[in-house]
Amino acid sequence: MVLLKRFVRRRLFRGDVDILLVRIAFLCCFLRDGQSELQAFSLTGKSTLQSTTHSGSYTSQMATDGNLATFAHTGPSDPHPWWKLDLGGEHCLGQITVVLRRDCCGFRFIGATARAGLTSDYAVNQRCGEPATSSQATAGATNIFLCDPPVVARWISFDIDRSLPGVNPNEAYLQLAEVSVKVYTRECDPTTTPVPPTTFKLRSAFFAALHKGYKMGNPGPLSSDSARRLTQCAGYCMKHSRCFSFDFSRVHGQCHLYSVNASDVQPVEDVEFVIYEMMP
Ligand SMILES: [Ca+2]
Repeated sequence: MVLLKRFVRRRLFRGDVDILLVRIAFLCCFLRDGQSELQAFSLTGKSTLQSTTHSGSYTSQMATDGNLATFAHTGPSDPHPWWKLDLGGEHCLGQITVVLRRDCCGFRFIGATARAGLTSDYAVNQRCGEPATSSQATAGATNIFLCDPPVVARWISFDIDRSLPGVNPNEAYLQLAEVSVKVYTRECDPTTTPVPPTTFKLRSAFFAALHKGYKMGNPGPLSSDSARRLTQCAGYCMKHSRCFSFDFSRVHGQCHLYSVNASDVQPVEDVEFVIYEMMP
C-alpha cells in the first residue's frame, strides 16, 4: 500500500492523472474479467471410472473423496490406463488439478494427459495442457493443467499413452490422490472454444503431427517465435513462403519454423515438443 501511495503521488506530480486513472480502470476490468470468473467446482457425488483397479482400496472414487491420504490406482499390465470423471452436465472448464500419491512412485505419472470434453470417450476429448513431464511426476506433486482456451466439457480424464517417449510401459500407472476442477461462471466464448473433432479435421488439413515428443534437430530455423497455441504457430508457418515444417511446445510457448521437408526432418527427443509438417 505504501508503494502504491508513493506511485500515485509520483504520477500525480508528473501530471499524468488521466493516464493513471485509465490504467487503474484497466486493471480493475482485467481482474474482473480474467480471474474472478474461474471458480472451484464441487465434485461431491460425481461419478468416476478407471480402466483397471489395482485392488479394492484404490478405486476411482478415491481421487475425489477429499482425502489426500487415499488415492485411485490403476492396475498392472494395463495397456492404456485412464481415469475419468462425469461432471453430470456441461460446464465451461478452465483448469484441472491433480495431486499425486504422496508415498511412492511419482514417476509413474510421466506422460499422463489431462483431457476435457463432451464425450465419455477420453480419446476424443480436448487435451488440457501437455502430457506430464518427469519434473511434474514426483510423489505428492500438485499439477495444474490449464484448458486454454476454455473447453465446454462434461467429462474430465487422465490417461497414459504407453507409446509416448519417456513413458516406461511397465510403470505406467495413474495414482491420483485428489482431482479438482475449476470452471468459468460465464458461458464459453464461442470464438475461443476449441473446434470440435469433426471440424478439427478441416483445420488439420493444413498441417499434421509428424513426431510427438520430439523437436527439430535441424540447424538454422527460419524463425523462433512465441506462440500460445498450436494454431498460432501453424499460422506463422502458413504465412511464411519457405516454411514446410515446424515444432511447437505449448509448455514453453515456443514455435520454430523450418524450411525442411518431412523426409529431411531430424527429430530430437523432447517430450514437451511435437514436430508438424505442412500439408501440400
Ligand atoms: Ca483421495
